Amino acid sequence: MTTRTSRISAFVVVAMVTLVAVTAIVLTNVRDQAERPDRDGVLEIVMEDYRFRPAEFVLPAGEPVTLVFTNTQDFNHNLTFGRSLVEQNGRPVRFEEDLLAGVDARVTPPRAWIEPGTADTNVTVSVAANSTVTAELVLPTDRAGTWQAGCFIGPGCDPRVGLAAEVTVE
Ligand SMILES: [Cu+2]
Repeated sequence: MTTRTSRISAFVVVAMVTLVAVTAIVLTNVRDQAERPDRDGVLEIVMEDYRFRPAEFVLPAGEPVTLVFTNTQDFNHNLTFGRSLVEQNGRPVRFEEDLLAGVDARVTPPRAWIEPGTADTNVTVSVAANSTVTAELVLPTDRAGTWQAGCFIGPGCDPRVGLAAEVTVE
C-alpha cells in the first residue's frame, strides 16, 4: 500500500467513526423526548383524542412542581398515577402502587383531587370536560422510578391503550 492510499484509508476510517458517533448522539437525543417542567416547575399536560401531550414526562422528586392538566375532550378524564395494573374480569381497575398516595397537593379546583377512601383505590385527578386543573405538589424522594398515568373511567378510556402516559420520577 502506498502512503497516499493508506492516508486515504485512514481518512475513511476516521470519517466512518465520526459518522457513527454523530448518529449515536442524534439517536440518543431523539429517544430522550420526555418533557420536563420548565424553570418555574410548571409542566402543561394536554389531553386530547385519548392522548396525553406529552406522552412521556419526567418529574423531579423532592421539589415543587405545578402540573397543569387541560382536557380538550367533551367528557371527564379521571387520572391516576401509579404502576402495576390491577385487572378484574379483563378490565383494568386501578394501579397496585399509587404514585400520589399521601401526597399533599394544592389543587384548583379543589374538588378535582379525589383522595381514596380505601386502599383499593388510587388518588384520582378528575379533569372535567373542556377544563383545566392545576395541581401544585412535591413528590417524595422515595417515589423515584418509572410510573404510568392513565384514565380508568370514561367512555373508551383504558390505561393500556389511552389515555396513557409514561412518567419518570427522578
Ligand atoms: Cu378518560
